[in-house]
Amino acid sequence: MAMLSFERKYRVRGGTLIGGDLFDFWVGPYFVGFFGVMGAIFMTVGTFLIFYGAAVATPQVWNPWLINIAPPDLKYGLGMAPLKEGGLWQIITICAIGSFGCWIMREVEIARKLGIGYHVPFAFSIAVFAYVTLVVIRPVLMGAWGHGFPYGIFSHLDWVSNTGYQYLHFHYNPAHMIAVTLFFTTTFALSLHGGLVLSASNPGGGQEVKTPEYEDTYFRDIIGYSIGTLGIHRLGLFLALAAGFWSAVCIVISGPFWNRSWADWWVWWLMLPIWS
Ligand code: 07D
Ligand code: 07D
Ligand code: U10
Repeated sequence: MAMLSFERKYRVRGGTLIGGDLFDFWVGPYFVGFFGVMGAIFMTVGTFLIFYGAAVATPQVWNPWLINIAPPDLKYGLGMAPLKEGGLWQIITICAIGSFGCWIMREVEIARKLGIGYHVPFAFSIAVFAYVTLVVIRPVLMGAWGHGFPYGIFSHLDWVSNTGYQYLHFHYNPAHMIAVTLFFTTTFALSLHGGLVLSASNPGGGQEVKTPEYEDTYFRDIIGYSIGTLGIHRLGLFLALAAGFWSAVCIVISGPFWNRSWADWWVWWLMLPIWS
């Protein structure tokens, strides 16, 4: 079925979780739904507040690379701060979490309409979990919103670097090592998969498109095992989600559970009784 006639067949009422038929419609290519409306409101308010923050900063900042909405000073602890002293950051954080939450739920409603699994919303939830760990869970555990990262293209990089050096050598954080390895493995797996599928489905001038048996055989011949056509997608999803999950772990343990140099953490290895 061609894409356009498929859309006509599938664009029918049903599958929404809230709002019944009220928002059950499309605007151009976009499905709206209750969560689309709520999400659009959160996005609009959040984006407006970022521009407002740029306008009331002294001096004003209109260079998009340099816009910076900083979290409150540590002295405000877990309380609300005045708008220009981190209050904006707090409201923008609420808008961001509201908007990401609506995005997840809109993905769920679209999956329900199509009768497919919830893999995509589940996957996006891990990214949102990593973000919430950075701006809610870790700051709450450390007792101040000021531990969240600032909203700005360059300022958030400064935060990552400064936070890394607070633990002297962030590369020695064992959960960071696991996360980094998983990110590297994800790109490796995607490159193998992309390369293999293209080689079989696009073999070059005048040649027949090859079946999945060819793909299987390729990996059996070279490494002795093929994970299979469904398996590679399961593995890819697992690797990517595990990368996000271990990232959240690596930052939530830095501060709440370990506040010295990450290199010192490895002293347990030197203390093992087998060395004496
Ligand atoms: C390609 C999908 C498209 C998404 C894009 C991002 C905005 C922000 C906001 C002006 C892969 C759109 C950007 C809407 C504009 C204002 C206020 C996804 C793709 C193109 N970072 N980060 C970037 C975010 C964190 C880090 C780039 C967001 C943590 C490092 C972009 C978040 C830490 C580097 C960006 C977030 C961290 C970057 C490219 C949220 C650890 C870079 C992102 C909500 C995770 C790189 C100048 C990209 C860069 C970069 C966005 C969080 C580290 C601006 C939205 C605090 C080390 N980050 N980031 O392609 O060039 O993602 O920075 O958590 O080197 Mg970041
Ligand atoms: C948080 C993004 C969530 C995004 C969402 C969506 C929009 C809409 C709209 C486009 C998690 C947002 C969407 C806004 C856009 C449109 C239309 C993703 C998030 C919800 N590190 N490090 C990581 C590496 C060093 C440090 C993670 C490598 C140094 C700190 C990852 C190296 C020091 C933190 C990672 C390296 C240091 C991290 C990031 C190499 C600095 C974190 C990925 C090769 C001196 C962060 C949860 C991630 C973390 C993190 C990789 C080096 C510090 C594993 C490869 C040694 C402080 N580092 N790092 O988390 O774990 O994505 O965050 O040197 O906080 Mg690191
Ligand atoms: C994959 C795949 C596969 C495919 C694929 C893909 C994975 C098997 C079959 C997909 C992959 C690709 C296409 C490759 C490229 C992708 C990437 C590199 C990933 C990164 C992606 C991007 C950078 C693109 C990002 C773009 C986005 C997120 C879209 C942005 C759009 C919006 C923000 C609009 C969102 C819509 C909403 C919220 C709902 C509808 C709302 C509107 C239309 C707006 C109008 C609002 C209303 C009508 C509601 C009312 C709202 C109100 C009243 C608000 C008012 C506000 C007030 C303040 C009052 O595996 O093969 O192939 O293709």
